[in-house]
Amino acid sequence: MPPLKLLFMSTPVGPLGSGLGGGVELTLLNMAQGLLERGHQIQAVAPDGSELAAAISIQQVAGALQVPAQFQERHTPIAMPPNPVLGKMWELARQVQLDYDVIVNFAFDWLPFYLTPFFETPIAHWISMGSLNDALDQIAGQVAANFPQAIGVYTRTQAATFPFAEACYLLGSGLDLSLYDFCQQPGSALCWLGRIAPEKALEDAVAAVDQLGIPLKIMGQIQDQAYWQQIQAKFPTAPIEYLGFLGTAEMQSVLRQCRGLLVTSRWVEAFGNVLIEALACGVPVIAYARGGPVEIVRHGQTGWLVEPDSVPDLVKGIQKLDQIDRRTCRQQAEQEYSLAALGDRAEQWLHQVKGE
Ligand code: HBI
Repeated sequence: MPPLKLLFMSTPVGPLGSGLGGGVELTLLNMAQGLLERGHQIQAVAPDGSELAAAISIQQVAGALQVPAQFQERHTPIAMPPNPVLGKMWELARQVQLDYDVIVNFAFDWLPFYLTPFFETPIAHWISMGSLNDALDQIAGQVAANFPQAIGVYTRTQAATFPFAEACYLLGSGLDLSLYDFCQQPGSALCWLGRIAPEKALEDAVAAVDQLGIPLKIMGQIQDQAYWQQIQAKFPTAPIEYLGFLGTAEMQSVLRQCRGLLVTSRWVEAFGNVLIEALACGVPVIAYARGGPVEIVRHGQTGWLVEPDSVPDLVKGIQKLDQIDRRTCRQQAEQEYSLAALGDRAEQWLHQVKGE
């Protein structure tokens, strides 16, 4: 099949590379790399200040960042700030659309779904979160009904949170595994990775290590300062160390030496890119049995799925870490989450959206 000319429309919640876009930044990068390796051409559009560790050019767009969807309640009406970067990005998309075979939308926002029927170029929407808001569900459901296959998701568990679950195209995820080095002999520390915000429930991981006296290395963007201060005030003597938001190379050099990754999400994680990053380094995962992690962790083989929101169960999982063979973790990443596998799935999806 002929190579595709693709326009990648990034998330409007922050510049690419800032960590504010969370897992969607890594997914956009990995999908781009998987497709570039197949000879497809990609142009990205993203908020000012974006950078990407891939050979694709980014059209930077100025404007006010969008309010993160996870701050919305189910019934919250859709809000747009004055001079919205999201609106500016899609004005640009409209002007250049005929230069592309498919536009790929990475924003979990109302506007790109609403605009879909107004565009001549087909739009493929990658949804990187679970259902959060009624207006978003409704407008995405309209796209799902009128443009079959146009909505891509990570996992069946994620799709099931939406009324249009059956219409979702399952894409899984994938990593450039050459960036992650297997480590057989870890140090004594555990690891927690992700946006520091209430829905990720870092406080449960801190409570567990506070009880066990095991060091915890924390990496990720502090999205909610007050929340971070609360945790430190509540656990003043917990053996935790915050290392900041690090790039992949530096992050994995810390992660790989950890005995295990703790995943404590309060909300339904659509997937959990941090879990496959850990597996790629041979690091077992202890995760609340909720959302995407349920489809990723092979219970008892590459980690432990524990009772959601139960710190005592998290502690029990940590105490069983030594039963996991780290080599099995790396093997699962190689079998299920390679960049080649993601590239194949993404290519098939986009050819379908194009209507070939
Ligand atoms: N919120 N409004 C909005 N738009 C997004 O694209 C978005 C978000 N919140 C979080 C987020 N994207 C990503 O961190 C997740 O999709 C992974």
